[in-house]
Amino acid sequence: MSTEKLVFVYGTLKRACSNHHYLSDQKFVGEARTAPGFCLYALDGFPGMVAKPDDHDGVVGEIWSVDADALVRLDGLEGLKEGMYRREIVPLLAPYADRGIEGYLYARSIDDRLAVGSIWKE
Ligand code: PCA
Repeated sequence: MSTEKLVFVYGTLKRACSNHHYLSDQKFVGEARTAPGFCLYALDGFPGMVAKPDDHDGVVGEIWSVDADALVRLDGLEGLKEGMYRREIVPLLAPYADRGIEGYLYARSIDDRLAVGSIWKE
């Protein structure tokens, strides 16, 4: 039996977005929103989510149940080893609050990047 893990995605991994094929054989669980305190910044055709203490809206995304192989592929895509994103527990609103669900927080500078709010659209 493979180990499944819930992951929060908010950018190119969402349904109908450019990297969704990384998840196409995984299980969609539901739509979700982070607690307030997070914002998206536009990077080079993809978003980075970072903590923003004065934010009131949070970030909208999706929960997916992924197997161990898929998680390795996602971590590669998001450049964890290169320090581009960190996969960390993200505080989410109900019904996903306090379940220790992880998402990809942008780990590099967002200086001079455009804040695009709560929802990533391609
Ligand atoms: N892919 C990840 C992080 C940002 C991105 O474009 C995601 O969709 O959650």
